[in-house]
Amino acid sequence: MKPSKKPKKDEESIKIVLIGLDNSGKTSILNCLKSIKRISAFSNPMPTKGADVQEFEALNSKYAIWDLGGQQAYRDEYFIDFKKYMNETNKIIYVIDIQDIKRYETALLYLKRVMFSIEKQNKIDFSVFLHKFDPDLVFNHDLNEKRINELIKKIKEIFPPKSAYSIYKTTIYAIFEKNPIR
Ligand SMILES: Nc1nc2c(ncn2[C@@H]2O[C@H](COP(=O)(O)OP(=O)(O)OP(=O)(O)O)[C@@H](O)[C@H]2O)c(=O)[nH]1
Ligand SMILES: [Mg+2]
Repeated sequence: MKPSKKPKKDEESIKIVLIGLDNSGKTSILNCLKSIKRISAFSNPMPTKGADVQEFEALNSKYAIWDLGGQQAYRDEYFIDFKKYMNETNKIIYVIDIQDIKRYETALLYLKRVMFSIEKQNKIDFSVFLHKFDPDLVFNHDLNEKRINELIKKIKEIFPPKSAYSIYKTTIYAIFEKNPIR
């Protein structure tokens, strides 16, 4: 049998898909999850080319993390056969760069497209990370609580009623922490 291009999901492994715009911080989060200790704080990962699948074990569980590079060309490509990427997914993490205010609308459109393209929307475990919520983040005229609350409102409008999803504030600058909003 011809080997498939992408590693097949191990029966017992937990599949997590990291998705979001380019530069939102997905690979950095993956590095933190893999305990590559804060490497992302010292180096800039290269933009991910297409889907990068990393497998590792932690706390007696096997994980397969699918890091879907967010550059425009890759984003379009995923939707040609979205199932291929989302098959047997246990969890989707959608990452938004909270500091990239100019691209909030683009990030929301992409989130919408992802939601419309997944099957069993109500059943999938979905998290949205409001990422780069650094401990020293300074609010200003453009980036402030009101702006963020508007963004959260728009995110909530994208999810169908009764769907189970969570929104967190995250950063790699605090030995990976996530604070629930909802
Ligand atoms: N301030 C801040 N910067 C971060 C954080 N996480 C990642 N970054 C930076 O954001 C930039 C992009 O990070 P990546 O992890 O490469 O982003 P990505 O989402 O994987 O990008 P693509 O692979 O192009 O889709 C890098 O310079 C990281 O160091 C964070 O929590 N706070
Ligand atoms: Mg990446």
